[in-house]
Amino acid sequence: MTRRIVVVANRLPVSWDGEEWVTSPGGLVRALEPVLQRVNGSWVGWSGNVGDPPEPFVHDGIAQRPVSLTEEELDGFYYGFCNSALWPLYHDAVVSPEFHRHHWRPYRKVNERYARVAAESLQPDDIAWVQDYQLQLVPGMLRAIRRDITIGFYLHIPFPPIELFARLPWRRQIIEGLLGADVLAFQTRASVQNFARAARRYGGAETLGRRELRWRGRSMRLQRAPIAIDTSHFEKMAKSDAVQRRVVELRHELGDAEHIFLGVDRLDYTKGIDLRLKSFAGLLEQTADHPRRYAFVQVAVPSRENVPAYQDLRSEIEQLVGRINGDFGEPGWSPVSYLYRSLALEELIAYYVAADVMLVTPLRDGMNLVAKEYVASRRDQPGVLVLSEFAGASEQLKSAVIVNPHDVDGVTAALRAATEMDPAEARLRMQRLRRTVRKETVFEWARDCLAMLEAF
Ligand code: ADQ
Repeated sequence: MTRRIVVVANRLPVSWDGEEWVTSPGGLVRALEPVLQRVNGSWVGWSGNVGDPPEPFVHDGIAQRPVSLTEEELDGFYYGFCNSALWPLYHDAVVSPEFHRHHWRPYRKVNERYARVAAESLQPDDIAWVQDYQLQLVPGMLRAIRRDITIGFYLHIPFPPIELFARLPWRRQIIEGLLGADVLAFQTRASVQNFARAARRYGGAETLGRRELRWRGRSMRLQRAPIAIDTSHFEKMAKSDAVQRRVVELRHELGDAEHIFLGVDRLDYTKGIDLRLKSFAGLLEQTADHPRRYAFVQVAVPSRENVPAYQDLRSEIEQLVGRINGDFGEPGWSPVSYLYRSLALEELIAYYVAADVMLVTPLRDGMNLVAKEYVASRRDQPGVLVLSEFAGASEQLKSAVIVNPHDVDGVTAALRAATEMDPAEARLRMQRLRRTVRKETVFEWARDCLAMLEAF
């Protein structure tokens, strides 16, 4: 990789902690940092604070180019169009998307600003790599300003089936924005196919084979590039004395239950937390003569608290937790422990190591990194991953117990089967899963995406 890369993402990879800029946690930043440092790359994104943006600065060898957002733009662009229209629409419309012109306008305006800031830092032959659903108009806008660069786009969430995408009043503009890219990459095969169909129908693009499009005299590549994690980092941390000590404590704090179940998600209606709780309640009902045998920990990370659908979801889940604990708890013991907060990575990994059964049951998810993190943290322990067929991860993690999260009784049966699984089978399944997450890490993901762009 020799060409300069400019990543264009909603957020910068750093945030201001009141005293200094600190690198945000997460696999994407970790994977791209060394690449960007090597090629003298830069990153365009919002700093996380409204109002005047800070001047461009360099952090850990990467040039940071902040984009400004006003309070109103944050409302219309981010909470409005991104998270009340696109997010639900792209996740099977599990809640109804809201389409408002007063959200679309700031979406367009803010996308224009990102494109302008990116264009300023791009030189001929550079690669601009645009990330995610917040910036779908940027590839087209950038191409209109700069014709001498290569543009990539990566979608972290699913691209929806055409029947759903058709609802979007600005579907043509979105497709045309995306078709400004030279390479469009998605988490799954299904997303690649969905996009190709939508590009034909609403952009008039022509498909050449399964992975190439032609549009207005240009050709563009489609790529399936499932995102992954820094597996060895999780393996190492899981082994550490601090985590191992914490695991013993946690199991004890959870009443030394025979089987510990775990769910870890942003509090989001796509994650299926409510149905998952109902499935767990079903298991408690079936095994009511064995109280204290099962403990379920649900960690929910606060997310998008300004969006009404998220506020409703929070109350609904808290009521459900209260009801299950009321129905099945005993003095001094509750079957569901509910944590509404973010955890430090070390603590999160201790939960992964302590959990006998991990429930990843989204109604729709681009990939779901939690599933991969659980597997990476298991080392040589068995443990059962119960995984929704609607998570992108299910295209790769085939040895998980695959479930339909809408089938509450079916998931209850899967939970029961997980607790009764022959240890040899559990071990074999986990070995297979571990092989996958070791072979396909976030470093391979970045390498594959960037190689495709460099070759363009
Ligand atoms: P998310 O919807 O946020 O990501 P996910 O892929 O599971 O979903 O990533 C969540 C990340 O947050 C994980 O790395 C996890 O460790 C971290 N996290 C979760 N709970 C936490 C907690 N309590 N404390 C601290 N950290 C926590 C979107 C898409 C996904 C896609 C990713 C990456 O929705 O489908 O996999 O982007 O492309």
